[in-house]
Amino acid sequence: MTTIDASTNQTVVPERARWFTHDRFGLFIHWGIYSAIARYGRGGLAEWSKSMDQISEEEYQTYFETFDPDLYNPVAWAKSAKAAGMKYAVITTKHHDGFCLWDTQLTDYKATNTPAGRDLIREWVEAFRAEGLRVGFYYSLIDWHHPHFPLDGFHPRREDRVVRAEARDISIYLEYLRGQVRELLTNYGPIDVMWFDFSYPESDWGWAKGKGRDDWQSEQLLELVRQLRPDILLNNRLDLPAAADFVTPEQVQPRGWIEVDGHRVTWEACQTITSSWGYDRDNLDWKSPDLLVRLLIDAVSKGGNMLLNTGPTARGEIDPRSQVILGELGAWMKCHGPAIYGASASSFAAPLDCRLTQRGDRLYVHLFSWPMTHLFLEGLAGKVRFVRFLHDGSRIRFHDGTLAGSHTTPSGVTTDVLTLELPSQRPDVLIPVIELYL
Ligand code: H79
Repeated sequence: MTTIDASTNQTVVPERARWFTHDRFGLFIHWGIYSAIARYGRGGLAEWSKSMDQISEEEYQTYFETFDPDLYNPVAWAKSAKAAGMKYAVITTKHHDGFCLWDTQLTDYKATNTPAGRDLIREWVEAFRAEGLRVGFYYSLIDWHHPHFPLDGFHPRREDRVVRAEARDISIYLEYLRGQVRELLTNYGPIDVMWFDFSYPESDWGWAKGKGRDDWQSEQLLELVRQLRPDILLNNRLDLPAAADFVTPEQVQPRGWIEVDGHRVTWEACQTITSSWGYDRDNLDWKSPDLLVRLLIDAVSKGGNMLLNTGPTARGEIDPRSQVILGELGAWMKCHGPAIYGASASSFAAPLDCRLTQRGDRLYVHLFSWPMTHLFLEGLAGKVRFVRFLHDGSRIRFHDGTLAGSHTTPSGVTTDVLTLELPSQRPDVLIPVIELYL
């Protein structure tokens, strides 16, 4: 099972997961027939519209019958992801609404039977692999379409609770769920990540409880996944903490390296460019490229990854607004990859308003705000051979000790300090990074 490295208090990353903690940055894609509804504006969660707006099956069927992604070009998506510096991608094969993007044999509720007329996942997998990206499948445990998914408080139609709640047999749904997972992990080559969503056993709506490992029969599902793909990386949303390869904070940055049972674990923050996951035309919560780079740096400085989401349009294009942002992230990543890929938390202390990442004997200082000509680094006197800006490789002068006239660092430490001499003018990159050769 899991091994702990006593010197770092870290769970040892198994061989099969090394790529994941190296690659750090992935693309999350939420795409489905909800992409045509394209709301919620402020507050987000456009992909939850069927539930939040209590949309009937009849109305929702319209979005199924008109789903026609004539501009779908997964090769272009893959190229955008790669140019943004992403190394892997995860797509919603099925979201909570139950609509399947692949040619499943287990339901008619699939892209094949819409005007799209084909398996959209197969092309996606091929396109992303061709760009050298790893591929992952998001699969919703929740299913608002399947007739045997037991109703609970997330169910779209409130009146259904009374009328339709009784005749549901979860064992029939679980056969379906396992059958679909078998298809996904058998028919598309070696899938790298399995991203289930989600368990909510603590929810209690009075008339119905939430669902967790006992409802999903998670142990059985786990066994199936491991049997089909022993090396796949499994997220932590089956409500089986010990079986998870990584932990998945959603729309939140942890305060530090995430610990489970007191040990640092592999984790991936999922963040989304707007506050929705699915395409949300009127969303007002766009994150700037500057903020998104900070989120990525922050994750890596705490030993984690970032899976950044965009919701393509109903016609199959990555939202042009997202494309611009991905392009800007790519421009930063092009120069700053060495501070992200293969890098992790550092045990040195970060100066105020900075994040540190480290990769072997290279230490990276990410400057979230620009200091006035000097940066004081505690605990680094006599330990540094060379210092430069990462974006252009230009050297930065440094010397041991604090500056004559400044006497102390902001925290009052006067010994064991390395002082860097910075230009007054902040380099014109999203976040400037200084590389120190230890
Ligand atoms: O797929 C994306 C989301 O749709 C899904 N996970 C990511 C990756 C997700 N978002 N939120 N949640 C899962 C947790 C549930 C949030 C809720 Fe609610 C808050 C459920 C009930 C209150 C949102 C607001 C839905 C109904 C009201």
